Amino acid sequence: MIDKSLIDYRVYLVLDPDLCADFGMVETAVAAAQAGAGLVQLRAPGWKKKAMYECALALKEKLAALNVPLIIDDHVDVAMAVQADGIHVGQKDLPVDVVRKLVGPDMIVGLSINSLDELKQMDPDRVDYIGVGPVFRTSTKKDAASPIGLKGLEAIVRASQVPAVGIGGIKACHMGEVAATGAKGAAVVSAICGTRDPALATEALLSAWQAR
Ligand code: TZP
Repeated sequence: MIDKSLIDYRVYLVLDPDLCADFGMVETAVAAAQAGAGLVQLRAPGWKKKAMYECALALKEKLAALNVPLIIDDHVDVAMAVQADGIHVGQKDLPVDVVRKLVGPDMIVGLSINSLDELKQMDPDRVDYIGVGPVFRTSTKKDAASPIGLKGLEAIVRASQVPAVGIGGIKACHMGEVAATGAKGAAVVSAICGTRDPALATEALLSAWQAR
């Protein structure tokens, strides 16, 4: 079982099947985890359940050996079936009180937050962390809301009772500014997935965070 107080949110890899098509989902996750990513999320909105399950199973095996938690996006049943470490839901997915009832107290539960209003409506007793954004413009998530900027991120981070990570358009050059908002880390897709060397990209993000 994961000790939630020890989660390293600094570089949180969110996998994307299109961007990982050449290097591979599992290969990208392993390279990033070995290079210091503290969390990996399987996010594949276009995938059918079976593909999600099979990839989750493969990821769980590899990441458990590296002691890096696996988070499943949206699919509570897949998260439970592979004994993933966590589940991440958005505002249009199952409500977090329902999710928490289904997964129990030990699983990590993350929620996407785009505004202070959404944060106010959240019960912090049911959620372990929030993903806040999009901070910057991103082309990775086609239906992403308007960017909230670093100021928007900071306002939500300050008001949050649970750890927050920024997400959306974050590259190594932004890590210092994201850290300065009080966020515990940055969740990234294209800063790692689809790059020539996912391990090197992860290291660059981590050292930029540490150099803040
Ligand atoms: N949620 C908000 S923005 C986003 C998600 C999943 C995509 C972030 O991708 P990138 O490539 O890091 O901008």
